[in-house]
Amino acid sequence: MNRRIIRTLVALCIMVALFAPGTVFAGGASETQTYRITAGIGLNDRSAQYESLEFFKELVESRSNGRIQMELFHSSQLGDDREMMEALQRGEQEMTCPSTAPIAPFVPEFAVFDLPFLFPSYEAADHVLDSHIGQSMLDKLSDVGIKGLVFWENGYRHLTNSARAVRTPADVRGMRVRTMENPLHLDAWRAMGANPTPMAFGELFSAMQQRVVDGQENPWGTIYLQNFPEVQGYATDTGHIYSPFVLMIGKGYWDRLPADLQKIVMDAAIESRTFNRELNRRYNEEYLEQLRDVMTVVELTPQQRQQFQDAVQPIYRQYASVVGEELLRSVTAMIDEFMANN
Ligand code: TK8
Repeated sequence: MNRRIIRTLVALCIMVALFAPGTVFAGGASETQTYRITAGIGLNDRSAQYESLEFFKELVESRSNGRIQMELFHSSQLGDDREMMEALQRGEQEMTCPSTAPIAPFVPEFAVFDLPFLFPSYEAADHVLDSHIGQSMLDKLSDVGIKGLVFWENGYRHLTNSARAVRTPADVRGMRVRTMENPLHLDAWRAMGANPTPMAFGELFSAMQQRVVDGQENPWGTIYLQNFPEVQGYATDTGHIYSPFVLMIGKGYWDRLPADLQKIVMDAAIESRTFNRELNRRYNEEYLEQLRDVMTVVELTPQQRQQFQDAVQPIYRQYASVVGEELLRSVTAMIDEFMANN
């Protein structure tokens, strides 16, 4: 190959390295090349999710000796969950960590994790999410330009509202409940008798403040740390859905990372998963106690909770074909086996 062509190819490689999104070219051989990761989330910087991102950042920056540099953004500064996932696909942002619900429009099978009352315990959720089933779901994200690293935890979701104490589905009738942008969530609240509205998380507080919606549903830590008691007087421990988060990175960016940095990122993701779950569970427990001082918190009796479970049971039949009969059967079988043996 003649010298002119080689020069052209080398120049092209340097141009790509210099201007590829997320990469800072520090000159010299590739081992001195630094990689900039911009990570955005929707929750604020008091959340367990943001503290877990800081933990992850410290691990990858220290273990890569600064070859990876992370910049963190919170409170939907970079957009809502859907917009940030699209930015990963376009290579305009490197990492985000949405709930599984807004992922379902990208990969329909993810709706399986939002089936109401699917996970009877934290341990059952961890068992399924960290199994080959969870890994197969993370791998499906590669088909839409995203590398799913690990599952973190959003947590069990509970209803809050500004209108009245809710003890049975009858109390929810006609209530304008904000849901995540996912048809399963909408159908689940319709089955409970509510009048649901899909909305990005970043718009929720002002919508509650202006009484555009009556209520919403999120884990206790989010309810407290996002100051929802300022605009919501009532809470009910429905625990109707266990929400996982997915820590994810743009597939194109991931593929450009050298193998040693990929390992540092993946190892840090796995360590941060343990950190995140422990912190999130502690926060949800602690902040429920704080919420009792500032809201009317209804604790459902087993009979009252059963009424909510009965109301949403049709969702399983309705969504079996959406998530896939085989996947639904595998998930429920794994949960049943785990609960029988633990
Ligand atoms: C934050 C959201 C939030 C979720 C929601 O970006 O939208 O209600 O529970 O945690 O992902």
